[in-house]
Amino acid sequence: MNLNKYLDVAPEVAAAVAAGKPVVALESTIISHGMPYPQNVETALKVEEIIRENGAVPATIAIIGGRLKAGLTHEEIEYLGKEGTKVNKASRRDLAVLVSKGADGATTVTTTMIIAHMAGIQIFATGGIGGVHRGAETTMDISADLEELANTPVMVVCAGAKSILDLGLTLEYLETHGVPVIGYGTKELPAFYTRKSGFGVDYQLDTPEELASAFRTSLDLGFRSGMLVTNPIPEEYSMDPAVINKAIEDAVAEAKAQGIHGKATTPFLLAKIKEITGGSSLDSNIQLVFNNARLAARTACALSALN
Ligand code: PSU
Ligand code: MN
Repeated sequence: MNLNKYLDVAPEVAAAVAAGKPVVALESTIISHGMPYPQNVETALKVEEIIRENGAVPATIAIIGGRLKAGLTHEEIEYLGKEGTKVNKASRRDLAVLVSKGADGATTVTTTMIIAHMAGIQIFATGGIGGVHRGAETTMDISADLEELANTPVMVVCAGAKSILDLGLTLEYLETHGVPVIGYGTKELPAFYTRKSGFGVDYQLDTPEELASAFRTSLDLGFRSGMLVTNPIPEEYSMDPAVINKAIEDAVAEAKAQGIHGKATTPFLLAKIKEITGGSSLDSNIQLVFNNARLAARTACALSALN
C-alpha cells in the first residue's frame, strides 16, 4: 500500500483498506497538544480499543521521523504523548517542510484528513475541530481545518466546536465552502462540552446507516469535500454551561492580554480552560472522544457494507 513514497500504512490498516473493511483514522495533535501526559496516552489507546470493539480497525495518524504514518504502534503513541508539545503541531503548511527535514509532527484535523485520504481511509474521529476564532474579523484567525473539510473527501466525526470559536461564523464559513454539517440525533450544533450551542445544524441524521449513505452519495456525486458529523457529548458527562462558558470567557481574555496568536492560540486556550475548571473539562473531553470513536466505527462498518 505504499502509493506514496512518504507514506507508511501499518500492515493491518493496509490489509483492511485493500479488503474494503472498516477503518477509522485518529489524530495526534489531541495526544501531543490537547491533553496532558499520561491521560493523553491512556485515552489514545482506549480509543483504539473502542474502535476495535465496534468492528473497525483504528489508524492513529502522525509524522514520525519525517514519515507520514497511518497506523501507529503503542510505542509510537507513548512517544508522542510523552514528548507532548515538543512535537511540532503540523497543519497543511507545515507538512512538506517537516517531512523533508525528517522531523516529527502531531497531525491536526487538517493533516489527519490529508494522510487518511492518501491511505484510502474515509472516516476520522476526533474531539473538536478548529474554526473561525472570535475576533477573526480583525485577526483573520481561521483554522485550516475548515479549508480541508472543503477540499478533502473524509467524513469527520466530532463533538461540535468549542465556544473558544465564533460558532456562528464557523457555520457560515462551512456553508460558503459547501461542507454539510450533520447533527447526530440533534438539530442543534453541539458545543463540545455541552450538548447545545443555540445554533442549528444543516441536517439531523439518526443512525450510522444514514450517515454512511449520505457520505457515500457525496462521493458518488464526485464531490471533493468532506462531511462534518457533530455528535453531542453524552448527557451524563456534559458540563454546566454557566461554569464552562465562564472558563472559556476568562481563557479568551487571558490569551488576548498575553498576546497569544497563530498556532499557539488553540493549545493555549485548551490548557487554560483545563486549569480553570480544575480538570473536570478533561474528563468530559475524554468521554466525548470515546463517544465519537464508537459512532465513527459503526459508521465505518455501515459504509463498508455500502461500498
Ligand atoms: N479543538 C479542540 N481540541 C483540539 C483541537 C481543536 O477542541 O485538540 C486541535 C485539533 O488538532 C485541531 C487543531 O485540528 O487543534 C486546530 O488548531 P488551529 O486552530 O490552530 O487550526
Ligand atoms: Mn489559527
